[in-house]
Amino acid sequence: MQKLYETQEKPKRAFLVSIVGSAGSESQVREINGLAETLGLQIAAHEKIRVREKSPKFGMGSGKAEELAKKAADISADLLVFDWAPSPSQQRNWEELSGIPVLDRQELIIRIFADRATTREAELQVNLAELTYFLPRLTHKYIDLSRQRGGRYGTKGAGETKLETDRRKLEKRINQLEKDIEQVRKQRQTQRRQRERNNLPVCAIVGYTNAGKSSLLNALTGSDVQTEDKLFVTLDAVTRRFQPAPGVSVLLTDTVGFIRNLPHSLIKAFRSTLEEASLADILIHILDACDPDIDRNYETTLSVLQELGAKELPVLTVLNKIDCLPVESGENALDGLQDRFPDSIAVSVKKGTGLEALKERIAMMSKK
Ligand SMILES: Nc1nc2c(ncn2[C@@H]2O[C@H](COP(=O)(O)OP(=O)(O)OP(=O)(O)O)[C@@H](O)[C@H]2O)c(=O)[nH]1
Ligand SMILES: [Mg+2]
Repeated sequence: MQKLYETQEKPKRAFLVSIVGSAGSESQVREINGLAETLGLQIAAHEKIRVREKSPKFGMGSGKAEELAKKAADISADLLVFDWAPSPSQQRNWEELSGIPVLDRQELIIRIFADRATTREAELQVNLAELTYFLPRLTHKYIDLSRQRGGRYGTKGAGETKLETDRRKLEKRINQLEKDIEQVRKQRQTQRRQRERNNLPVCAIVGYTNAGKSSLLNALTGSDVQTEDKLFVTLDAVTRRFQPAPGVSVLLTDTVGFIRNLPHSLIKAFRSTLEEASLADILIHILDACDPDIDRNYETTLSVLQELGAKELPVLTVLNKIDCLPVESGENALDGLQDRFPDSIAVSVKKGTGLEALKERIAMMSKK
């Protein structure tokens, strides 16, 4: 039988393909790059294409598909990464055509989560998201990109009977995972109830991935939560006690970052972790002021919050990383941002600027 996974020795060479031409496609191109790099892929080439003809087989004309498959072979790519969502059967067609695995954006994100998961809760949740994603893709060609994990589920080359058995096994495993997650969720509720007994207001730090949520928690509470210039470093909600002003105590929670089109299987699987935001009393919405996509990121966070039922909570908007604004236009840029985000507080967690004003505002809001 064909070997379905291998332990990682050298980075996999990825051929990224983005469809451009619509509004926002530029930021999407930047983001898929970031996701691929976060996963440790070597980007062999990044092709930005326009699609005129949409055949059901490949989601584009077969001439274009063949051209891309040939290019992948020419540059010795190990895998194709698509910045759109091919259906399971389109994915299979592409894999047959190119002879290499095809990953879409959803799978990149799921795999990043899988690499990052360290606690039992995060592992269970990621596992559930993976299996839900893979269930309709049992013939998907796999390669293992993860350094930490040995092998992966895979049934390439299997006959129909084997596929049926595998499907049943997967469904059983999904059922079991759902039960295990429910169990962990109950433990989390118990912890939450204990916290409620303290009767302290809960502030959840929310925002786009890499905005500086964990850095802020660390700066305010002297904690040592991992921070890194990568996407989805934090997968668990961490809560610390914090005194924004003498005599005022709150609980500050760091949360999982959001991203545009967060795969639905992940939202579902991570519901209990993500719910930390909706159960807070105050939201601290932190933005990376230097990200050219700040407006989109802001909207994405709001829409995920809405999906989680946290839209009505009082929000304190924080513009972080102001130390990175271009020096010559620094003040103008900041003025512009503060016009766009009225009532926001500008800080640099890294330099410690603006944190006193932020503390005052948190203290004020938590007294209400
Ligand atoms: N220049 C600059 N960098 C910052 C600032 N605050 C945080 N960073 C950097 O931004 C990167 C992301 O910070 P994190 O705190 O890990 O971000 P996060 O929002 O927790 O990210 P995820 O957990 O991955 O969603 C790290 O490399 C930080 O050092 C800041 O004020 N200025
Ligand atoms: Mg974090």
